[in-house]
Formats: sequence, C-alpha cells, structure tokens
Amino acid sequence: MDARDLDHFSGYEMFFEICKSLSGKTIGIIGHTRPDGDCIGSQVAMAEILNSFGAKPVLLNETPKLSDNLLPFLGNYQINSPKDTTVDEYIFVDCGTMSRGGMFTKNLIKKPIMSIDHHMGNELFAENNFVFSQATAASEIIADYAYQFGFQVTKTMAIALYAGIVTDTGKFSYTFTVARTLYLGARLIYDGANPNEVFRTIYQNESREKFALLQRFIQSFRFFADGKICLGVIRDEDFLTTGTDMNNTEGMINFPRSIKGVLIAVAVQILNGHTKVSLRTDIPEIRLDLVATKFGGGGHACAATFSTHGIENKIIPNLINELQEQLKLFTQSQ
Ligand SMILES: [Mn+2]
Repeated sequence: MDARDLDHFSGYEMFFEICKSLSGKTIGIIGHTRPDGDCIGSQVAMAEILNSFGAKPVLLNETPKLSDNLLPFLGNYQINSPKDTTVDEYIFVDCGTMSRGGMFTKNLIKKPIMSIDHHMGNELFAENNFVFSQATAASEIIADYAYQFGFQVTKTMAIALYAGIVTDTGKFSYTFTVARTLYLGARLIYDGANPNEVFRTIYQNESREKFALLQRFIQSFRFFADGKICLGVIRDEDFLTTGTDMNNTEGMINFPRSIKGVLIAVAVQILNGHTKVSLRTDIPEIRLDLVATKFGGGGHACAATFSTHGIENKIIPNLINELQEQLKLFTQSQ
C-alpha cells in the first residue's frame, strides 16, 4: 500500500511549527500516573523531537519509578518529579485530562502548550490539542506525524513508539488497529525497533509476585448475565499477601476478557478504601464509557474506568445492573 492511501492524522505541520518554536526552552513532557508503554513511548519520542529542534526536554511523571518492563524504553532519559522541576512550557501526552498527570499537574498555573492524546472525551485543556480518539495510541499519532513530516526518527524514538503502539493495541489486535497502525509499525522497525525484543521486554518480564496476585485475581472470578460478564476483584489482603501494589495489575483484565462467551470484562481493585474499576469489551456497540460516566469515570466505548470510595457490596450490584442494561441495548440493536 502507498503511504498516501493511508488515513493519516491531520495537523502535523502545526505540530512541527510549535516544536520548532520551542528551541532554546526547557520543556516538561508530562505523562500520566502509573505510566504504561504508550505513556513512556510518547514522552521519549517527544523528547527526541524537541532535542532535535534545540529545546531541552525533561520527562515528568508523578510515579517516577518505572517497572522493569518499561525502564529499557527510556534510553538515556530519566524520569523527574513534576513538583521539583522548573520548566518554560508543558506538553501533555496520553492524558485525557490535566488531572491524569497527578496531584501536582492538575493545577498548573500555565496552560500546557500542547497535548497529544487519543482518549475519548479528552477535555482539550491545552493551547494546541492534537487529539484523535480513533488513534490506537498517542504513540501512533506521534509516529504518523513524524513520518508525514519526514522527521529523522532515531533508534531510541523508534523503539519507544513501537513499544507504545504494541502496548495500546494489545500487540496490533484491539479495535481501531488499521492498516496505518501496522504501516507505522513497519516504518518503526526499519528505523531500529526490534519486535521480538520489545515483546520480550514488555511481556516476558513479569515478577513472580505479579503471578501470585494474578492467581488470586483469577480465583475471584464471578460470572453474570449468562456468562457474558466476568468480574474479578483484588483487595488489600491480596496485595499484602503477595507483596504487590496497584502497579502490578497492568494487563490483568485481559484474562477475564479472553474467556469464551465473555463480552464484558470487569476488574475491581480495592486498596485503602479506594476502589478502581476497569471495564473492557471488544464490541464498540457496548458503550462502556456511558456506564463509567454514570459512576463519575470515563474512557472509550471499549475501555473505560472509574474510581470511587463507596462500599463494594453496593457498587458491584449497581455496576452489574448498568452493564446488563448496556448488554440489553446491544442485543436489541442486533
Ligand atoms: Mn494510550
């Protein structure tokens, strides 16, 4: 396929205009708390772009300690605390809202100069918003912009962006994965990303503690709506017994999701009275974002989350009711 036939994202000219205008300035690149591959991939890629235009990029995350399956993607960069770092401008990546950056970044005095993101319902909080909800990853937008512009993609940048896309597409498989996504993957391989190395770094680097936690999560599975909904719960005692924390739950929701007949996967984490609920489906007509919104959260049709302080015995039945309603609407529309 010719690159010109691909459905590219608009706005790369403006994006690079801004990057050039930042020459000589110190730029804080903010990612979300509990960073994932797309967050780190986008931050590193933005840093490489800004470096090439003579700016001084600084990576800022409220969760400064990266897990072993993300650390190698930093290249020569390091993560700094947003609280202790003074910068001229801020750029947000992979954040639907300012508060996704954490406690400090949610109330910045200065409006961020730009935001690159793919979350549905992004609040367009920056001066320049490069936001596409049909992009699989923020990394996909940056990669597409770079190749449209003819930017000389470095090896560090190629590996980081490839890791970002692999993470958010579930290895090139989730909804929104299109020809463009794989085309960009191929370009990034040309520029130095090694698919097997990235795969092993992200997916074959898990601690035994995480597996002990996973075991407990799987044991907690409950099924609703004739097996169309599968719900798993992790509580304080599970984290405590296995010596893990919230950072070890990444990707666990894919287990209920992969059971035959399950249309909606639900992962509930309860830690210190704080409850975080993640919802996943592979059917975009089942609007999980609408369900999450009812509980004060948000997200995509296929992937949504919400947090609450309520009592488990109340939240779960309410949530199951709402999900069954969505399932009903979906069945009726078929
Ligand atoms: Mn993302």
